[in-house]
Parts: sequence; C-alpha cells; structure tokens
Amino acid sequence: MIKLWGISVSYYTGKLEAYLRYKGIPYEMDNPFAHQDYIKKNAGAVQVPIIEREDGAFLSDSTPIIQHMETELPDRPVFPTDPVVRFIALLIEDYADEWLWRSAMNYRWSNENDRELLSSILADEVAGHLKAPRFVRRRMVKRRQLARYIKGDGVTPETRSHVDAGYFAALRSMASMLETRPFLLGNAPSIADFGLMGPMLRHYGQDPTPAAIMRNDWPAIAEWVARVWNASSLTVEPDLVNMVPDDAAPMLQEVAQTHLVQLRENARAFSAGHTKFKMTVQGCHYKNLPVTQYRVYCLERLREEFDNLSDEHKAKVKALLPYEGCELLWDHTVEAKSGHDVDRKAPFAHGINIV
Ligand SMILES: N[C@@H](CCC(=O)N[C@@H](CS)C(=O)NCC(=O)O)C(=O)O
Repeated sequence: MIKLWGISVSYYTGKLEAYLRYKGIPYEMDNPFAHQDYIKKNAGAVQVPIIEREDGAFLSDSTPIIQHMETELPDRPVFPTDPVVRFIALLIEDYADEWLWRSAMNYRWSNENDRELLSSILADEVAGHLKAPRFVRRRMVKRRQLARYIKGDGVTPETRSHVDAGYFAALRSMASMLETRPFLLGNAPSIADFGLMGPMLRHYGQDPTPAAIMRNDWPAIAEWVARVWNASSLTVEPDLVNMVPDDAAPMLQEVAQTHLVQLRENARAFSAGHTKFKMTVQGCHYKNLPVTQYRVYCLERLREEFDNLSDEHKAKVKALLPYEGCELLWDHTVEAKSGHDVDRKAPFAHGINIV
C-alpha cells in the first residue's frame, strides 16, 4: 500500500486524499514532521502531501502527482478529453491551489476560534515530536503561521476584507457551475473539482468560521464537498463536458482578476531578482508579498499546456478568456523561467515549498 505523508488538516493533503479515494487507491497516512531528515533527503522539501510508494519512489507536489497517476490509472479519468476544457480545468485547479491559499490561511489564523482549535491540532501533528510543553508548541505554531502566512503574505487591516471576499467569490462562481451539474465539469469529478477540494475540504469546510458560512449560507457547496469526498461510490460512467459551459464565466473572470494578476506580478519580480512584490487586485493594494519560485513554475506549466494546444483550440481558449490580463497565458512578454524541475521530472523531482 502507498504511504501518504500528510496531516489531517492540510489543504493539499485533503485535495490528494479526495483524488485517491475517487480512484480507489488505498493509502496509509503518516505524519512527516517527526521524520524531517528522511523526508528532506528523499523528497527535497518537507511539505505535505508526499507519496512514498512500495518500490521506494517518492512523489511530491499534488498537481504533478495527479498528472502522473492518471497515466498509470486511466479508469475514471479526471482530465477532460477535450483539450480546451482540459486547459480551463487546469487553470481552475491552479487558481484553487495558489490564489485561494491566502484566503483559506487567513480564515484559519486571523479568527480566534479557528486559531485556537487549529493550533492545538497542529501542536500535536506538526510539533508533537518537539520536547516542549503543549502550550509552548501551540504558541510556536500560532506565531509561525501568523508570521509566515498572514503578516508575511500581505494580509493587513487594509487588505483583509478583500482576502475574505475571495472565499465568497469562489462560493458564488462554484454555485453557478453546480446549478445544472453535480460536479463542476460533468457528472463526475475532474481536476477542477479536486483542485477546489484543497481550500474547500480541510479549510473552508472544516475550520469553524468559514465552515459555518458554508453550512448556513452555501449548503449546495457543503453538499458538493461531501459529494466529491464520496465520489468513489458513483455508479455512472464518468462523462465530462466537451465544451466549457457558459456558467463557468464568473469563475474564469475571477481567476483572471485575481490569480493571473498575482502570477504576473510574482513572475515579473522573480525575473528582476526581487524577493518582495506588490500588486493591485480588484482595486485592493497588496504590499510586501514574498516572491515565490514555485508560482513562476505554475505559470510556466500553464503556458506549456497552452502552447501544446492546436491553433483552433488556442483560439477557443482565448475566446473563453476575454478578460484583461489573460494574455499572460499566451504572451511571453513577462518572462516565466522558474529554474525548478527543468527536466520535467515532477512528481519525482525534488519538491520546493510554495513560499
Ligand atoms: N505545491 C504543493 C504544496 C504543498 C504545501 O505547501 N503543503 C503545505 C501544507 S497544506 C505545507 O506542507 N507547508 C509546509 C509549511 O508550512 O512549512 C502541493 O500541491 O502539494
């Protein structure tokens, strides 16, 4: 059986678990933080999830892990066969992975009830191996997360309401896509659903403050979370759409106005050798954001996907993305050379942390 190095409240572990359950791949979960040297040596970076296979291979980074697994396990494919739909699904996944992260971390660490609950869980799961009393481990966890993911990731009194609003925009745009289908792109989950399970399952759907919002005001999304989690019980033949439905437009507009702005400004700052950058998203000014190599890699991979499309499919993608800033995906004026995974060995390449 494969070993899933993960933790019970992690964004990307939840995303991968949802996928493994749907594909019927049994796994045993273990916590990596007591084995950091071992993980670092074999997988490059201590982050979750990481898969350790029975043959000793280590796989990191949820997106390449799923892409690789799909080549080995073609039953219940999660990538749409239509190349245009596939590209859009990958774009939604990237938005879920990289844009909603700040908002999900903000709900978890800026609200007292959420912070108290999560710090006690993580004091055991992430810091349980440290020889310090539990109250000290809790304090360490809170300080680290606030420093790295709240103050250190541009959440200030000026930006906080915009950060919070990212959750509502995601809920609204998902609800539009789920009005006439059980999953975002068909009668079965696709990579777009699994991507959105990252924030929706273990953060928004479980942390007290955003979970109350989901349960009380957006029960259709709470239902979708449970549906994706239980998708292994589906008896229908998976049938993903072969045209991007009109109801995806609010989601694509949100992706363009938020995630693509961040990818662009991060890539610009990375190629200029800066370590911090600023950006204006939907009129909100963010300052002192950490430049991340990993997100340059995300842009590089999305551009590769776009470049591999036929001219006809490229034109269709462009027609679906008429919003300002979307040219980032096909116009290489802003350079995206991350230097990460240059031989495209991922998920077998050594991983790097997002920040
Ligand atoms: N791109 C990676 C990101 C993995 C990641 O950042 N996981 C978080 C937890 S959800 C983590 O391990 N963070 C390490 C830390 O905070 O030090 C993936 O998709 O798997």
